[in-house]
Amino acid sequence: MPINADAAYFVAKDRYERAKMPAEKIAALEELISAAPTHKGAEKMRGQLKKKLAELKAAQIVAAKKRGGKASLYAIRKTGPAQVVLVGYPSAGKSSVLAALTNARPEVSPTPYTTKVPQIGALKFSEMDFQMVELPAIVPGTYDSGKAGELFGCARNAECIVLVVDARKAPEQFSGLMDELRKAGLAGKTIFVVANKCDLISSLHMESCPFPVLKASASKARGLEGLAEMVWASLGKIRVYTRKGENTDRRPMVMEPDSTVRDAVRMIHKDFLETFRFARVWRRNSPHSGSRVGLDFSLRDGDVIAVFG
Ligand SMILES: Nc1nc2c(ncn2[C@@H]2O[C@H](COP(=O)(O)OP(=O)(O)OP(=O)(O)O)[C@@H](O)[C@H]2O)c(=O)[nH]1
Ligand SMILES: [Mg+2]
Repeated sequence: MPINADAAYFVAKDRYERAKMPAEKIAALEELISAAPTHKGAEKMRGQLKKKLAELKAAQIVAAKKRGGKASLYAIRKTGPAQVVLVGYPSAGKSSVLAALTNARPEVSPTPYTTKVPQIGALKFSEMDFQMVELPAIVPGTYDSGKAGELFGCARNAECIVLVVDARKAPEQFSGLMDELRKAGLAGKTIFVVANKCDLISSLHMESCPFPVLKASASKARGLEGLAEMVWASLGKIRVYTRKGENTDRRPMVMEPDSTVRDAVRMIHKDFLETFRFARVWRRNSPHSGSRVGLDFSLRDGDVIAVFG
């Protein structure tokens, strides 16, 4: 079966093949995997790429150990259009949320502080992979303990912070976590709240919470359905799909809301701008759908674009 890959994939492949340093190779390979086609015919190829990635990472850890250095487990390379960090008290259910929403299988246990290093999973939404990271537990005083620089650094880098609170103590845990975020200068970030373990209570008292609150039961995989969409909406970006011949890539290019055809062409491949003749843009409910457009044409969420050079 032919592999129907789009331009982004070839750009990533080229970068991977040129990369010399192991860290560069790993970054390029991660990009390549996320740009790889998702259909059935390409499954084997994706599997091979993932295997190669695991090998490279293992080799890097061995090399770091040989050098006597310690690779920071908090230096998480962001992948995908958004990074979402899960922050909460011990045993609030962060690992359970990560396991319910992503491919990650972190250890879930009633013992507090089970998660000692960040755990990473892919949260799927509309053919995009958001990166979801569970951070080790935070409690009042964590910030002042001075050991938490890396922990809060991770949260600072992220697009969204999800506070996972135990529904039975939701108001106290919420205000305790907000105090820590405030001290770290992170209270202004996009914040969502997951009130977890709602199966154990009859009523939740979070009326005064200024952020969206999801009533959830992670161990039963309930109440978390809307989270990925909330993350997407909070980014304020648009999805643009590339079409080649009859094939439209299911994985969108994620773009700024005021993007034009020029930005899209640049994103597909910077060299395409030189040979650009025109593009066609298909848009739902538009009478001009499929018409020829130029570089200054403004794109909207959901547009499909084909570039002709
Ligand atoms: N009843 C109930 N129990 C839950 C729920 N979610 C998680 N638990 C339980 O709560 C305990 C802690 O869950 P974890 O997901 O490990 O919590 P955590 O926040 O990752 O904990 P640490 O990593 O130790 O900070 C486990 O025994 C889970 O089975 C839920 O929705 N309802
Ligand atoms: Mg955990």
